[in-house]
This record gives sequence, structure tokens and C-alpha cells, in this order.
Amino acid sequence: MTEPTTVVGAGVDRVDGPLKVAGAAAYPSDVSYPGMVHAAPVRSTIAAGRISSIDTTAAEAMPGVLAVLTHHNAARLNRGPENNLGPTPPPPLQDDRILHNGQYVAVVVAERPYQAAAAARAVTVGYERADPVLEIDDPRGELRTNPFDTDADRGDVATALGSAEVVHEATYSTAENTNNPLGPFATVAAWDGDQVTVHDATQWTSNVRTTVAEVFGLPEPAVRVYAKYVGGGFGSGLRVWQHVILAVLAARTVGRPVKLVLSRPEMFTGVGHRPNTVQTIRLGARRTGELVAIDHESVQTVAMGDENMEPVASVSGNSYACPNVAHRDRQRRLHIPCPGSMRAPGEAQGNFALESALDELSYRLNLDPLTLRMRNYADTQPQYGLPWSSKALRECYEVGAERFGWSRREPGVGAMRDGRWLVGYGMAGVSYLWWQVRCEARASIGRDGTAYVSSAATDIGTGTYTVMWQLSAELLGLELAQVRFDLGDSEMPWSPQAGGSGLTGALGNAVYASCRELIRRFLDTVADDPESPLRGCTIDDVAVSGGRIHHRANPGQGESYLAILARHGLDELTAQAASAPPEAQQVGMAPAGAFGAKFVEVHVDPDLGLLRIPRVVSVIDGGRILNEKLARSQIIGGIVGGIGQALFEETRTDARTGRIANANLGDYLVPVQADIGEVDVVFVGAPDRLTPVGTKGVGEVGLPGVPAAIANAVYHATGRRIRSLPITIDQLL
Ligand code: MCN
Ligand code: MOS
Repeated sequence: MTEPTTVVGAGVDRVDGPLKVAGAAAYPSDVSYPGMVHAAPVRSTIAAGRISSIDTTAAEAMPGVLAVLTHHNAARLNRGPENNLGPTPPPPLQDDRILHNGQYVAVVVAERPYQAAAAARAVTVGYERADPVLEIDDPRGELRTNPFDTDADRGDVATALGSAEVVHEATYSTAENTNNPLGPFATVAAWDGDQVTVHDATQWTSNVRTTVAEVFGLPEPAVRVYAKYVGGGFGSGLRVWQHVILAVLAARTVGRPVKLVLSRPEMFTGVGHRPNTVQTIRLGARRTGELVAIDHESVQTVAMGDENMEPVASVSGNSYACPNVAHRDRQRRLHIPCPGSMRAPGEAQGNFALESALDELSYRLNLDPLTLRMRNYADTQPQYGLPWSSKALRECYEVGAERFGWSRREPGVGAMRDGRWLVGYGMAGVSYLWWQVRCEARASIGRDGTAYVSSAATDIGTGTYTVMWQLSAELLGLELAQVRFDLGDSEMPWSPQAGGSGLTGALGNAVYASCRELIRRFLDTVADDPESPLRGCTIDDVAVSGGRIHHRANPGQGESYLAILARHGLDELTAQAASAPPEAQQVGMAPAGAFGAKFVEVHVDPDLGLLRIPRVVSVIDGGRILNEKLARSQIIGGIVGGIGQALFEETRTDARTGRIANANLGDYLVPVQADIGEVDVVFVGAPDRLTPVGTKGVGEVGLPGVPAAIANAVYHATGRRIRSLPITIDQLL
């Protein structure tokens, strides 16, 4: 339909950049209403047991305090709906049970934020303590088998392992990590009769609407949710957490708009985290390197009374051509805040185990780690045997090896040095899962010559506004300046979450569908118009450029959108359409997510245990890239997150009280600028064949593989195999 233009693909600057730099983009915590008051939660200081008493009289008497809600006086609420990420967290303040340290036990509403915070500290809670279950291997915690229904078994793993020429078995573990988006999560709720408006730091406005409606027993149209700008989420904004419900409840109770902003410590207990894992992998191989069996079992942690969807071991099902594969996930219920998605959920942990195990196998076989991956390359999707909708992982490996200088790698452990530093080269591959769901968009063109395209989607810092603006311009044959793309309002056409690296695909295809539908509406308008050079044309006969629809074969024969509107006395034409994820079996292809090859150089000071990462090369097949500049930022962010997971991030829970001991950015370490060396990001591959726009997601694929490549490089440098993340100084001394 459209001629390719330079609009898409180009490194267009963020359309929301100037607003953000100038402080003019209103994040949910910036939103204000006349008469607005403030809420502050009170959190449990024990991990398990019951509330035996709760005294709010002192708090209620404090200046500015309007209400203190506890399980005694809070309204009974419904639990929100299930969706493709699992159930909604249970509503807060419904009974006296304590299931984790940091659980909300009350919420204070006051005129000023500091008054609410002070009064929250004056609420006195008495507890009846029980012994908390806090360790992943504590048999008192229920061990859930196949909790996601993703366990799979192909071939005969036991027999293949029994007869394999080489078997490698090891256990790997990853620490609990906490999402720390820069923007604190905030909810502003304003009721007007039986209608409520909610501004929320969410990755999914449509879901907040459905959930608030269900929890408060409202019809969906009574709820409107805005998330125009979100200060990051990295998965923590996928669910409707309890503070959102607290804010809406508080606003209804006091009859005033309420703002609730989480503090950083509250972020550690209230908006999810990446669960820790213990994983056992067994690989069977021929001496020549061909894998004959993979067995992967993962145990992860989950909360009491809540769920988290996070398949970890399934990475082993789709990554390599291996006839006998079994993978199993297990979840241990503990008295901890509920985990949730954190950038590359499941994959971040599973890939570390699998790609570390392969590296170990390569040394056993005396094979180059890259050669081992190539030897087991999955040309077709290994579980279903279908051809991939696109896969340029081989090219990722080749281009990455070339740019990194992998051929300069001395195979021996400890063989490379730079002065007193030991030098190590490590690599890992990533085969990211595909995720796409239905999405809707609306497009219109009016008499001012501007196209307006919208969807309820969110831009959590990724660049959704910008790439959809570009795509709309291309699909309608307009300049960027003639287009407006808007999002972040649940009244707009329904959108799925910015999650699973799937929004660009889902929304891009919805924008494609709605723009095509809009062009059809223009063609319908002139179908019998004797004055129109487009009369009788179908969508397949035409192309668009320069604000005109014209014959594909003869660009001179056509007319502008404006001419059509004017001649027919129309103010505008509008079309709404949806994308639908294709059925793999129907299209005869296995839907492919992004692929990546990660190469890392480490320097280790053997006397001091210092570990430096001077270089990372990341080559990504993301299908068609809509904006190289933004997509590169995504991969760089993923690399930084991967370095965080590998070297720094670890949420520490006190074994007695279940209190998170490092719930602040002073004690919870994340990488800083000085920890990041040279970062080289390259995109390879071709548009994916599954959808018209041809994109694959890149929001997460940058992260997995980095921790394994680092651990593998550390082994190459030092001969120490670190099987637990994060890698700390003491492990290197
Ligand atoms: N993009 C592109 N071409 C493609 C695919 C993507 O140019 N073929 C660019 C676009 O700028 C797009 C961005 O990459 O906006 C991410 O697109 P996509 O991979 O589809 O991911 P989503 O839009 O679904 O965003 C969510 C994803 C996830 S799941 C997490 S976790 C994550 C991530 O994005 N959280 C982020 N990246 C983040 N980046 C920021 N700044 N903040 C977060 O919280
Ligand atoms: Mo991403 S962790 O799926 O929001």
C-alpha cells in the first residue's frame, strides 16, 4: 500500500523529549486536582500472623487528618479479574491476616502529604506473630508443581542422558532483584458521583480500568484511567497493585480527590520484584558437541495468597535443536511480597542457567563456546518443528564475533592478561519468546490536514509515542508534522500492556489496520464520484504519499485527502480497527521473538577481586526496526540491567522478620555510569513474516545473555565458575 519512506527506521528524536526535558510532561505524581488530599499507607512490621489490635485514635487526632482506614472500617471489595498475566492482587484491608512484611495494614488520608506520613507513623498496630517461611528451600512452604502449565517433555530425556557421551550437571541460582523505575509509582483518584478518574503509573490503562471497575463494582464506562507519561516500570506496572486500590478507596471515603505516591522503600514491597531461583540443568552431548538431552528444573519463590506468572525453565524448550528436552517449573510459597515481572521475567534467570551450562559443556568438550552454539543451532522451532517466522541468530553470532574480535580469544583459562588484570572473553545467545495480543487503534484525517491516531496504550519511556507517530505518518503518506499520535487514556481504543516486548508489534499492527481502514473510507467516499481520479479503486490499487492517495502504477493520477473531504463536505473521516495475533498453526510458521548474541570482555584483579566490564557487544535480530535510535537505547538499557543482575542487584530479606534490609537505593546497588564500558549495539535480520509491519520486540532481549556472558568471561579469565548471581568480590578472591 505505502511506498517505503525514510520516515520509519530513521533515528527520529523522541516526540515527547522536549516536554520531558522541560519538566512539562505530567507524570501521575505531578497530577493535581482542586481540593486534592494525600494518602500514606501503614505497613506491617511482621511477615506472618495476625493483627491483634490497631489503634488509630492518635493518628486521627493529628493535624489535617481526614480518615484512617483499616480492615475494621474499610469497605468490602471484590477481587479484580484474571488476565493473561494471571489474577489481580487481592484487594487490601479486607481481614486481619498478615502474609508478608510491608503488607498494607492501614491508609491515612490528610490535607498535606507530610501530615499523612506523620499520622501513618502514629498508627499503633499489635500483632500475633507466626513463624514466617522465608527461604526457597524451606519445606514448610508449599511447593507448587507446574504452576504455569508450561512444563514440557519431548523425546526421552532419561535414556538420552543415560547413554550420552558427555553429561554436564550443575545447579545455578539467581538472587531476588527489585524493579527500580526512576519514577515513584503514584495514583491520583478523583470521584465525581459514581464515576472515577484515575491517573496511574501503569503499563496498561485498559487493565486498570477493568480492575478498578470490578473491585468497586462499577460498570467499566464509569472508570477513566490516564497514564500519559510513566517514569519507567520494567514490569512493575503490569499489575494493578494494592496501592492503586487504596487511593481509589481513600478518595471515595473522604469525598475528595486523593493522591498516593509510593516512597522508594514502599516500592520494594508493593510493586513486585524478580523472584530468586534455584535451577538444576543436565546436558547430554556427543563428543562432537551435538546436544542429545537437556533437562532443566527451576524453583522460584512466590507469595502467600497471590500469583506470579513467570516460566523460567522453558527457555530450554525453544533455544536449541535437541531431540530430548524436559523442563519443569516449581514455585515455593513464602511470606514475601508478591513477585512480579521484571524486565525479561523468567528468561533473565533461565537464560543465565542454560547459557552458563553450555559454556561449562564447551570446556568439557574442548570446543569453542560459539562453535558449540552453532552446532546446535535450531533452524526450525524445536518444539513444533515449524519454520521460524524470522530468525537471524546465526548472523547475530557472526556479526557479533567479528565486531568483538572473538577470534583473538585464547582458548585457555587465564591465558589472557592486561598488566595485572586477568582478561576473559565470554558470550551467550538469546532466543526470546514471542508475545503478541489483540490491540485496537483509531485513525482520522480532518479538514486541517492533520491525521490523528490514538490507542489506550502506554509509553513507559520506550518511545511508543514516537514510533507510532512515525508509523502513522508512513502509512498515511504524510509528513511527521501532519500527524498526531496520542495514547495513555482508557477511553481510547483498547490496548494491551506495554509488556512482553509486545506492544510495538500489537499496536503497530493495529495502527496499520486502522490507517488502511481509513484509506478505504476515503476510497469508499469517492467510489462513484465522477470527479475523482480514484473512483472505483480498491485499497490494493493505490499508494499514499505527500498527503495524497494515488494509483500505485501512476502516481500522477490521484488526489489529496483534503480535496476529497472538501468536495464531499466532510469535516473528517475516521476508522477504527484491531490487530489480531496470528495463529501459529494456521500460518504454518513458529512466531519468533527477537534473537540476540552477547559478547563480553571482563577484567579481573585477582588480588582485590575487582571485576570490570570494559566492553559489551550485543547483536540483535528485532525484525524490522522502527527507530534505530530508540531501539538502540532499549538494548543499552537492557545491557545495563543485565550488568546489574550479574554484579550488583540483590534484594536482601532479614531471615527472622522477613523485612527487606536494603529497601533503598543507597543499599540496593544498581550500576552507575562508571560501571558501564564501551557498548556496541547492532541490529541484523529482516522484517518478520508474521505481521504486516514486521517488527519484533526489543524491550527485553537486551538483558538476558549479559549475565551468562559475564559469568562465562569470568571463568575464562580466572578459572572460577560462578553459578550464583550476583557475582560478588568474595567469590573472586
Ligand atoms: N522498537 C523499535 N523497533 C522495533 C521494536 C521496538 O524501534 N522493532 C523500539 C520502540 O521505541 C519501542 C521500544 O523499542 O517503543 C520497545 O518496544 P517493544 O519491544 O515492543 O516493547 P514494549 O513497547 O512492549 O515495552 C515494554 C518493554 C518491556 S516488557 C520492559 S520490561 C521494558 C522495556 O520495554 N521496560 C522499560 N523497555 C523499557 N524502557 C524504559 N525506558 N522503561 C521501561 O520501564
Ligand atoms: Mo516487561 S517485564 O514484560 O513489562
